[in-house]
Amino acid sequence: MTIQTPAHASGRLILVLADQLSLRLSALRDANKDQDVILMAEVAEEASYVSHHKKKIAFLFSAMRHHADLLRREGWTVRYVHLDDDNNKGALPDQLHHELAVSDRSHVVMTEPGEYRLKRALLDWAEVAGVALDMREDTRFVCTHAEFQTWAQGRKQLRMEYFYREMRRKTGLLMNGDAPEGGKWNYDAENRKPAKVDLFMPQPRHVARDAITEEVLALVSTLFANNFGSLEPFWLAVTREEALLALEHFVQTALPQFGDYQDAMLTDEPFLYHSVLAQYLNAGLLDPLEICRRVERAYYDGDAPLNAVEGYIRQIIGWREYVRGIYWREMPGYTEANYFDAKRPLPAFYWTAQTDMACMAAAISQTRDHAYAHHIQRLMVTGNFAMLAGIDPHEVHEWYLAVYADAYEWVEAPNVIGMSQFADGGLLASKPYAASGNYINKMSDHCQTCRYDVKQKTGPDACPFNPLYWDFLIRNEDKLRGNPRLGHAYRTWDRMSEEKQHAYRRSAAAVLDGLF
Ligand code: FAD
Ligand code: DLZ
Ligand code: SF4
Repeated sequence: MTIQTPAHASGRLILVLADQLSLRLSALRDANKDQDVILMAEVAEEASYVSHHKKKIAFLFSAMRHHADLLRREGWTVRYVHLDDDNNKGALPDQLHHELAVSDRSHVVMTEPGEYRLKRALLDWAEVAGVALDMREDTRFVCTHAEFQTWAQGRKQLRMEYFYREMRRKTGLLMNGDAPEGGKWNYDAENRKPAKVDLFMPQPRHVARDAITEEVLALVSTLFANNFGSLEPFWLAVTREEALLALEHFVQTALPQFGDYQDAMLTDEPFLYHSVLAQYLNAGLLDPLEICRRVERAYYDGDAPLNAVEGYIRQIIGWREYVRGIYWREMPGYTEANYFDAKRPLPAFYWTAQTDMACMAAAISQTRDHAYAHHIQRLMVTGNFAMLAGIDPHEVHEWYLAVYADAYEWVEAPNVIGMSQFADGGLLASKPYAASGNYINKMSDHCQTCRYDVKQKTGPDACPFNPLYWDFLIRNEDKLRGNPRLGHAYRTWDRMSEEKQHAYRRSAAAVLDGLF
């Protein structure tokens, strides 16, 4: 979208953000390599608006520095501001102001930021400073803002599945004319198998560090010493070439079983058959359609089954695009949603992993070590626990935004506020993803080594998820009993003896007392 059209198109400053590391960026569309200057800046404000995981900061700074080198090799003039440079102004609007003042430029071009907060700050700055800011739509997505609005307009309920079908039609991915490949749109029913420890389990591709990455790691370990997370081991790709190799590695080693074990969890296998590509995709090193076309080719070449390929493509052109549509439709305000009026603070063990709950300890320690946890850990372990325990969803949101290398508000907030906490009252998901220990036991090996007993329903040794599950449903009965997808759970509660019901509530109170 153009905020103010520049009077002339020469000598512009083009701002490229840390998650816009693509040569196909809309901001570069009509740029002139001889006249325009690209600005990239590592700034304290972006590095500290939440206390990001050390690895997330190191990944982004190293990838930014490599991208600046690439742009220079492509013939661009790049002004790159390091975090510890003398004239670093600490915030993007201030840096822009400074760079415009010291050059003879008055026009700024950029691709829309992925976070409302930053978009608002830059638009406000431009207005106050009287700067012509040409802020363009981010064309790295399959669905435009206008298309999502048109799709969502007038619908009583927004549901990903219908949106996803539109995206299949739009992209032609896994389509036979108007019909979905194999006759069904969705093969999720085949994708719920628990995994077994296997010596030959694939691992994500590890990349050797170069001098740029070493320099960034030293900077982050000094300046962000108190942030959450381990810098080591650091094996992430920081260039597009390496990210493409990581995609290829995933397709060849893990994709065939991605579908079957998508929901599985194993204590010693943080990555299982997941792609571990979201941080590259969200930073701009990979393009969503290029990933999907590569994965689709694996199916047509006979290298991966349909349930895996369809499931994978659905995550990218379905969920990823859908949550982005919801974010921009609902902001501002969405990150403040609190349907259950949950007020408890986030327990300290979300930062330390010091808890006897084996599933939580595994998800949090993997998050600490890798700035990564896979979807089911985020949704059904740390997210589920926070919702059942009545943690303030805003605190939960800030934790997720900080701790994952792939986290930006446009994708994190709908997943946390909407999908995992149901704090939007059902805008994104049709029912809360609430589950007792039984679900975690079915999908993982965590309970086998846990100090708690997943089969015990109440009492000091019972799995805490068990009483919390019922306490959550009853605490929020006025808001949830009418939900047809929870009818079965409430009928089960109604059939319980009063004594059993009281035992659940007492056990839940004891768990909650012990948390804070
Ligand atoms: P895979 O399991 O290999 O999936 C493939 C790709 O599909 C991912 O790389 C991602 O781009 C996309 N994808 C899958 N599920 C989703 C989804 N629900 N929403 C959007 N994209 C999806 N994803 C982020 O990219 N950033 C976040 O900050 C983020 N926060 C989350 C918070 C919660 C509470 C939950 C439940 C999910 C969150 N997700 C987030 C979605 C998902 O968990 C991650 O995309 C995924 O775990 C990244 O690992 P992967 O690349 O191995 O994904
Ligand atoms: C997340 C992040 C971090 C840690 N640092 C920077 C930075 O120094 N410079 C920058 O341009 N962007 C950074 N980002 C990303 C932004 O905070 C923001 O999340 C995205 O640009 C939104 O699209
Ligand atoms: Fe988690 Fe409960 Fe299983 Fe322990 S028993 S690992 S707390 S689900």
